[in-house]
Amino acid sequence: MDKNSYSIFSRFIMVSIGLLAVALPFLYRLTIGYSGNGTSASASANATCEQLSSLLGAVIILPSDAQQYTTLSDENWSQTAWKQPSCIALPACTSDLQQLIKTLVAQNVPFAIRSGGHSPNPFDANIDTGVLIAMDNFNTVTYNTAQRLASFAPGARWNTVYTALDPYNVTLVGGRVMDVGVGGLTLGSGLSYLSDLYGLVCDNVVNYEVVLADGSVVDANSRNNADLFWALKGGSNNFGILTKITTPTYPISQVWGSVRIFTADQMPKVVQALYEYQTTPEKDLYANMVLNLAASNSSVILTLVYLKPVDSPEAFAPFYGLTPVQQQTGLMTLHQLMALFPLPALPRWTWYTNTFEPNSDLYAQISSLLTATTPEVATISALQGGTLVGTAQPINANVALAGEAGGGNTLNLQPINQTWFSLNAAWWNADDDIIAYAAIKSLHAKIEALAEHAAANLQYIFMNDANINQSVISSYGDENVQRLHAIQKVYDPQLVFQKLVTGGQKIPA
Ligand SMILES: Cc1cc2nc3c(=O)[nH]c(=O)nc-3n(C[C@H](O)[C@H](O)[C@H](O)COP(=O)(O)OP(=O)(O)OC[C@H]3O[C@@H](n4cnc5c(N)ncnc54)[C@H](O)[C@@H]3O)c2cc1C
Ligand SMILES: *[C@@H]1O[C@H](CO)[C@@H](O)[C@H](O)[C@H]1NC(C)=O
Ligand SMILES: *[C@@H]1O[C@H](CO)[C@@H](O)[C@H](O)[C@H]1NC(C)=O
Ligand SMILES: *[C@@H]1O[C@H](CO)[C@@H](O)[C@H](O)[C@H]1NC(C)=O
Ligand SMILES: *[C@@H]1O[C@H](CO)[C@@H](O)[C@H](O)[C@H]1NC(C)=O
Ligand SMILES: *[C@@H]1O[C@H](CO)[C@@H](O)[C@H](O)[C@H]1NC(C)=O
Ligand SMILES: CC(=O)N[C@H]1CO[C@H](CO)[C@@H](O)[C@@H]1O
Repeated sequence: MDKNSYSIFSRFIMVSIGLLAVALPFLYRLTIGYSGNGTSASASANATCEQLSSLLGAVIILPSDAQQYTTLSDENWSQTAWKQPSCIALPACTSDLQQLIKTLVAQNVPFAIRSGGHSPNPFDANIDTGVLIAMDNFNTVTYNTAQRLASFAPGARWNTVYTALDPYNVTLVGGRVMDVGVGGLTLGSGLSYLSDLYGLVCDNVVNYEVVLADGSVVDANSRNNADLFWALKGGSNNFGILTKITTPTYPISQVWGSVRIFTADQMPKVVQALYEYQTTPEKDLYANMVLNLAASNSSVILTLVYLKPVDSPEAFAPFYGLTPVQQQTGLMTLHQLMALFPLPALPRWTWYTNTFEPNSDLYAQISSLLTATTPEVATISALQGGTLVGTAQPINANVALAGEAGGGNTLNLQPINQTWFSLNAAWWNADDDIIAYAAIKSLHAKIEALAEHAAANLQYIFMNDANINQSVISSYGDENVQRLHAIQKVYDPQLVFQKLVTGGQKIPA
């Protein structure tokens, strides 16, 4: 593909999905309805911010430093996550974090931890009364060519990681969209184009460096702190502040990619082809795909990725009989391919996720549900900028097997073929939040009911696509929840991360 076709490629996606790259942001701010624990909590957080400011100087940004404060508190993909923390800490090294955590614990002040800020759930990685720890300055990437290991910091975006690896013609099991943060994606398990082959992002980590509640900096790997190592594979922000990740790399560079756009009336045929793709015996693990059903915008966008420079691989045969209205296909590096997908630039987002087994009747029913006449779809479409997209992510049984081979994770994934199906809604105005939240919740419940009726529903909930009102860690099963509690008692006996880090998915009682 030449340079010119790249831009056509990305323009197709932009136009068809209708996710226009509008100049953001409209400085809409969520009016704060949440006042923490009232005035005394606010006063104590303010006092702690002053104390931190004299201790750490420029690392602490107070609201009085209006410009930097606003830039950082609003530095998020979705405006639903913009908040007004009492102050923002921008640590540059682990010793800054050690001092921060000791002070926050001593003063009993709530805090939030943010890496790339790409969770749209309002308080996952931000806070109103309390301190936001923004990991932006933890963004270095190093590559050890002899060991073929990459080490990178959580505040880096995936684009930074892949750019650093490009000169070596290697890649790693990482995120699929360049602007997303390393930290949250990895701690929530992490789905990659390499996952069918090598497991989830967390399964590939060989070492996590974390700052614990007592301020110590530890490595967690298969030999040292092995229980913490396991807990961090899916345990999110409940154990410590992640400061560095080390993973192996793979010599995958040139790949085959194709984006095909279909009209909404072809949706039933496309989902049937998805079913065939997932159930063909001995599925080729180098084949990966994502299917976006853009219900509000009458289009279906299929992205095919084959991790070798092979034209029209056999694995995607079920799709070749369908005629797209537009398509772009070519050989390029995996990084170039992923960089073609622009970050959708609508200002407000929410999502929900379901997990189910491949089932042809269920797929047909979901395809009927995701049409303009369904009330929830109509409701979201009627909002300014209202967009609803269902995303089917096929997960091969090998994802669970590769995870086991890598030492196991907390997720309790069954070694069967499955689909992680996310519903994503976007809209423009804060006034429409309640309508959008209610519509997507209702649509999610309908899909859950259809999956149950088809006896295809699976218990697991994928954290990275989950709404905050879905209980992700419960879905790992009682045994793993108990084990997580036991590990928490060892590394964080005062339950600092459970109690003071209020946002994100917590370990259920
Ligand atoms: C456009 C887009 C594409 C996406 N593509 C993928 C994909 O390909 N694969 C995939 O798996 N997911 C994907 N996601 C989902 C993504 O993984 C989650 O949104 C994830 O939370 C983003 O990570 P972040 O660092 O940007 O998040 P943040 O919002 O910064 O953090 C999310 C959570 O992780 C915690 N956390 C973050 N950093 C740390 C840290 N250093 N220490 C302790 N806790 C921390 C936060 O407290 C918060 O609870 C995508 C999201 C978007 C918006
Ligand atoms: C804390 O500081 C914020 C911003 O400076 C201010 O709006 C708020 O009133 C303060 N809280 C208290 C209790 O003084
Ligand atoms: C990477 O691949 C390019 C193009 O195939 C080649 O020119 C270059 O020598 C390779 N670099 C390394 C370090 O292997
Ligand atoms: C998963 O699907 C593949 C085909 O993609 C099939 O060969 C395999 O038997 C299935 N595995 C399980 C455990 O269902
Ligand atoms: C998607 O379609 C809806 C109408 O159904 C429209 O309001 C919205 O603007 C479209 N999305 C974008 C980003 O253009
Ligand atoms: C979660 O549920 C609560 C209570 O129903 C609701 O107010 C809130 O908006 C929901 N959050 C999201 C992100 O959907
Ligand atoms: C929507 C929005 O404001 N996105 C911003 C989130 O933060 C990144 C990194 O600073 C910006 O590039 C985005 O524009």
